[in-house]
Amino acid sequence: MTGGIITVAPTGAEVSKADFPPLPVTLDELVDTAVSCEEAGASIIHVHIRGEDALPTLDLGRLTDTVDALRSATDLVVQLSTGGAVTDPESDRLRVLDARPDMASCTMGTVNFGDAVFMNRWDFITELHKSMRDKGVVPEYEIFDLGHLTNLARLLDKHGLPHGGHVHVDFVLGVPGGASGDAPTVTAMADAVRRYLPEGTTFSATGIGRTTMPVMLTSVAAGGHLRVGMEDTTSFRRGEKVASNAQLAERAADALRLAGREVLDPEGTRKLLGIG
Ligand code: KMH
Ligand code: ZN
Repeated sequence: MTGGIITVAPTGAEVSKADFPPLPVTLDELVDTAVSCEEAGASIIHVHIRGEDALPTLDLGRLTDTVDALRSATDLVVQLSTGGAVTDPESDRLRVLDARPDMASCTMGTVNFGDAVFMNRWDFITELHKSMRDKGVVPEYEIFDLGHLTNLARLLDKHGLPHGGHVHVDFVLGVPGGASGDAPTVTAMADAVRRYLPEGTTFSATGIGRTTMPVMLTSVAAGGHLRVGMEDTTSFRRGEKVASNAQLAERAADALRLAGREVLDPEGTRKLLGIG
């Protein structure tokens, strides 16, 4: 089996700093987290940023400063979220690309998201896909449900391959309203990747909350890659809170090594995902 990529998603848009103080929200906290996660084996950082008030923002100046700071402190592949928070308008989400990250997320369909709705209209998705290609940004297609994979097959069929020519998807499982976070769902999605998407398409997977471990272990066994971080879980195990994002990255690296797979460094990750 090939080496494994670890993506760290350290902050997200849903957890509040007041409820969970270890969450990195300032630029200094984010850079410190990035450095320690790289040491622990992460090679991609999936970034949501916060404002002075610790609330989610898509402010372009802050995003650009964040990309620059992460690039000077680490070799990590910098992936900005275009998903933002469920309340973010499409125009702000598209403008994220102007911060010139290496990668950006592109969610492949609308999904119920707890009590809210995470809107991803077809026309918006196609605009994002084409804009990423125009700007030389490599997408990570976010998959919250099985139909999102067939939607991606349709997108690639109608609008062509992304920048770099390689297709990489990320299963985000266990969101209330999306696909469940368990072993059969990971294997069903891995099977759908093989059936519907171009040969060589890679996938990573993350399970929200208590679904973290079954999703991680199944993805490792199925040849997939891993995403971990406080965006997805604040609990390390039953009754124990996560101490740091690096702790989650270390556990992911241990899981890959246990399965006899090497942990890919940023250079290996760039090569695999076609990031120039
Ligand atoms: N915060 C969610 C509404 C992404 O980063 O692209 C969307 C999300 C997906 O986290
Ligand atoms: Zn995200």
